[in-house]
Amino acid sequence: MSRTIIVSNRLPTKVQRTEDVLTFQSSEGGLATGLGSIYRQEGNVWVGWPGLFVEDTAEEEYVREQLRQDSMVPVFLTEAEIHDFYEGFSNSTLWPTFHYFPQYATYEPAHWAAYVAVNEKFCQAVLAQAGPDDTIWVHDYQLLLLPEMLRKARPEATIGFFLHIPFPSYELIRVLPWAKELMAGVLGADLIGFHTFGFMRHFLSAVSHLLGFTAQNGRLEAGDRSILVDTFPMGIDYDRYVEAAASDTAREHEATYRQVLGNTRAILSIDRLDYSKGIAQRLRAFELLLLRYPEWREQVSLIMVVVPSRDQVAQYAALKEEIDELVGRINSAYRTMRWTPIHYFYRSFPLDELASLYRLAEVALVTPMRDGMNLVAKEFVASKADHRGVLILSERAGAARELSDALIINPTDMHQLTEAMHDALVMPEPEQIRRMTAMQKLVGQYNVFAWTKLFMDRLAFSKHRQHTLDTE
Ligand code: GDG
Repeated sequence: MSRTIIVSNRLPTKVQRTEDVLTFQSSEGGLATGLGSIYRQEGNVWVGWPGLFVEDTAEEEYVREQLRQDSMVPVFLTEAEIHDFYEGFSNSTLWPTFHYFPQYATYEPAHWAAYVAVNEKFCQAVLAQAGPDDTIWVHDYQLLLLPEMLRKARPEATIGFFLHIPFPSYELIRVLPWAKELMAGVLGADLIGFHTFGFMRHFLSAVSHLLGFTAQNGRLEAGDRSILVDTFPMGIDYDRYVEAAASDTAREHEATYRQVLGNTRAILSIDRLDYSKGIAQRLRAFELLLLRYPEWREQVSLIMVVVPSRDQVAQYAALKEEIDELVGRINSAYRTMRWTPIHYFYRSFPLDELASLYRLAEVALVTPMRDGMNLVAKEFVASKADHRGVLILSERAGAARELSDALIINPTDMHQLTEAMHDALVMPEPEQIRRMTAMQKLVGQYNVFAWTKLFMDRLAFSKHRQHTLDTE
């Protein structure tokens, strides 16, 4: 029987140690939900890091056994590996480069060495599971070398790769001292997927410049192998957000927040702490809104959720300080006894509470400088049961390719962003409903299950084609 193996840096379950007790917490992330139907099937598994540094082999065995019962296989990483491979090469070299922040990128040979070694470690963990004809789906930028490593060991395997973040112009890729190796690593796959056509085009251009392989009709001829390259815009579990937003808990939370806000209208902003998300720029635009349109003072509040992330990386700590400072400045300049301009939360919320914020907000500000897709935009749309509400969306989020009924803005253009907030607040209801309904139709149809099926079907097709070519 042929099996499917999902591989990503993090497992969909996080193992945590609290006062010597280990807890296993399932992720509510979109990827975990979308792939749940696959990896939980008989014989299939998900391979990844469980988020824990194990203390000894007994603990390792215990964690392995617990995860095995839920179809997961852990790859244990050391603190040094997390430092060099994850915080280092993945998040201080690849992440800034791929999000057009090359000024933040570091180029440490030791980080690269750890990246190669950890990809090799993942390779061994997958090989321990995979038979010669199995299907392996590798996810994201932490594992760019894995497809080629797997290909060498399992020439017949069916290997898919999906990149969740943007793929930048060749001009950024060429700066990386290890650009060729990274491209060759990805080309071990039979199918390579991106969120948007633009990312795919940049990838093909980089492959052509660096390795000399050119593509025709989405097919890349690389030596004796034919590789399919295509776009698969990722969706969300639409019904889950519809249900969460309609739940009693979400309604109760919304009622409490409304009491606090009084008649004030809410603009919502939700992101992980990240310089790619444009959080500081968004705050400045909100400040300008209050300055330029004094009529919105005491009428509108910004609810801003920033989820702590990667605070071991220097730029993230600096960004946190900048946000704290901006929020403090704006609130102290404009607040009144009965009105707080910005309600700022530096923590994460349970899904029900998140859903209540989506319900509450009349406007969602999704204005990243660069973003692979941005699922928050789609979750906001799914949560609007009464079809009212306006999405302000950056043209540089993958989601903008699909959600053309949002107010699409350039996040660097502070004036445009400010005007978009004003336009959203005065948008007539019929227009809100028309735009929202169109987006809901799209997000509901191309949900995460459709995304998974499309990728898996295409992967099976790519292998079938390869076999046909081989036997011709
Ligand atoms: C990468 C790419 C691409 C946020 N705060 C809370 C919370 N969240 C959830 C959201 C959403 C997810 O986190 C964030 O997803 P994004 O898509 O916005 O961003 P990344 O984490 O950067 O993900 C991105 C994605 O991969 C998928 O391919 O779209 O471009 O960067 O689902 O709801 N969830 C809960 N509480 C919070 O406070 N429960």
